Amino acid sequence: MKTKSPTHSFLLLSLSLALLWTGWVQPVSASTLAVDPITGTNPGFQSPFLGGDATVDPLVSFAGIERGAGVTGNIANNRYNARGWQELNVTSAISGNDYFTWQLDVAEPGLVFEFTEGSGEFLWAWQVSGEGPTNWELRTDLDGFASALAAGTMPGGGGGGGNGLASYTFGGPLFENQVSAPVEFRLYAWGAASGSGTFSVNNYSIGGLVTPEPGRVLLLAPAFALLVLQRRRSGA
Ligand SMILES: [Ca+2]
Repeated sequence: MKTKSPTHSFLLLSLSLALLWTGWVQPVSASTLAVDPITGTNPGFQSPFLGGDATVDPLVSFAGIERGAGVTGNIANNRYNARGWQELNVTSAISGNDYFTWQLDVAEPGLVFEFTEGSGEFLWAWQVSGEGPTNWELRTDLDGFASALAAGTMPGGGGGGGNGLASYTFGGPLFENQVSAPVEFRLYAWGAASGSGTFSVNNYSIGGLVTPEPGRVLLLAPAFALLVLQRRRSGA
């Protein structure tokens, strides 16, 4: 059996470590960017709000969930509650700024986001009052909020109210490639029977990865090659 020289082994090890370190093989971050069970007294009065029990990836800069200008924070503990969802359709909800929003940035330059299908989901629990909104859509600034990533209905609009879970699995053309930071996700809602009807996000989890932008990987590769050559010449 042919044995590899120590130098050859060292070169392979260095290359493997370099690839791992630059994120070429493995993503730098975990596959959850931010999780917040939303705890506390009247979180909806704060914008942004990030709960004391929230977990944010250290490579992500994130201030928490926020309200659009068209809705008003409302009383409720341990959930992010707001009123003012009485627009008639998504078009007027968009022009009226009736949404919750999550704005994510990277914590260091040279990093980008990946929201590929393997990088998890965007999950949230919702609750509406009897006069709350009837419809929601999740949109992103990646296409200027032009299309719905996901959509659903809720028992507001005089429908008695209720709560449930919603999710979006990343995929499709907008998420085929790495995404330059920052990125924003908005949860629009409309159809409330009155301005006092409420809608809350009770908790959420945002999947995704943080990786080096491609140029960083290419820039780092020659540096590692040089390091390996120097080690070889010095006989290490
Ligand atoms: Ca409104």
